Amino acid sequence: MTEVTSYRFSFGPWNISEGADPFGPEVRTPYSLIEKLDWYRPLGFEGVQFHDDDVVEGLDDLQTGQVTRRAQEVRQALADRGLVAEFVAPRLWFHPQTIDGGFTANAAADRQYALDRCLRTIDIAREVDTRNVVLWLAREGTYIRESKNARLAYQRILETLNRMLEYDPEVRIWIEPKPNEPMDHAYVPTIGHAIALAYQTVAPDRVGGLIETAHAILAGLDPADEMAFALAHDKLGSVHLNDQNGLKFDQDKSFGSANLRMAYNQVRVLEEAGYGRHGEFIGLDVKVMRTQKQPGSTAHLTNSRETFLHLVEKVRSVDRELEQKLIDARDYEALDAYTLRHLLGVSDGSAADSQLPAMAAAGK
Ligand code: 3MF
Ligand code: MG
Repeated sequence: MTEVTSYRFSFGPWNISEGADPFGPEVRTPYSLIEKLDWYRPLGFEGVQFHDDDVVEGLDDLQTGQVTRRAQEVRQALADRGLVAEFVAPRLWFHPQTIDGGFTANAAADRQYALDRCLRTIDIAREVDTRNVVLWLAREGTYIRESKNARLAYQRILETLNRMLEYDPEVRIWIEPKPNEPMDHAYVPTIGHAIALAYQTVAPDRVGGLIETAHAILAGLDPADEMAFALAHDKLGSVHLNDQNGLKFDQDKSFGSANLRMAYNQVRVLEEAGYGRHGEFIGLDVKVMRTQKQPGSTAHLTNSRETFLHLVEKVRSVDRELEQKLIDARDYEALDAYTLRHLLGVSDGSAADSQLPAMAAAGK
């Protein structure tokens, strides 16, 4: 019998947000970290994704001992609720010393700040009992090409990765690529770039990627293919499932909201590769709509999770024999129609209800 994956889900506390955007302020009141942690299990989630300062607020102003104590409190809060930390990510885009980037900043002192901050993130990750550090390289890019040397920038990113890998021989780094925003162009825009960097490091086995649906779409790529590429290299550490309506600002819509078929194909790729069978999480990076009122602050999380699970059922109930016949007959129009009908559920999607097998048999 084939093994059936039982998926487990994660998200970050920033996914329960107050609705601020670049043109308007918050429209909902904030919840504390503890209030948010209380919701995870009831909402169907067990993994918590953290920024370093989600764990230890104001960490830049704290001594090492204070950072450790606070991280240990969070570790206990997780344990009390049956939760686990999936990863910790250094927030390298808020501090004044990251205005020109972190690893690729032109000022040596700023680059040093970024490295030090990453090493602190590793310490925090270990305190909350995870080996995984995510790097969203937010400001590692430029607004104008002439402001940095791109070749040097890649070398600097590589050097920093190596320093982190050497600092802790157990740490794993997952690079979260994004092509733009907040920058005009970023230096690690796709998973291909991230994986090429991984192979160049001193510990390629400990470097992989985290693929966010919206980021792949913003790069003009298909998220399912990006995931397949990482899986083919055994380098898909985690995912940020969400959705994105074309080439706009990063929207972080609920999974499947803009393009259900693209969502189906992401689920299909993950399911077929056995993603999740070794503890990998189905991570979300979604924002509730600004129009949502306070009590609906978590609707996007449960909706995205449910959509994922419905799509798993769609993947598992596909008529594989029929698909193969249509592929053998090179009848991709019929395959397209079958796929749409299956997704729409206009019939039960089974071969018996369909004229397609007859068409395939007739070689039409
Ligand atoms: C930005 C993102 C980020 C990262 C997060 C973890 C705020 O587009 O997706 O979410 O996912 O910082 O690295
Ligand atoms: Mg993300």
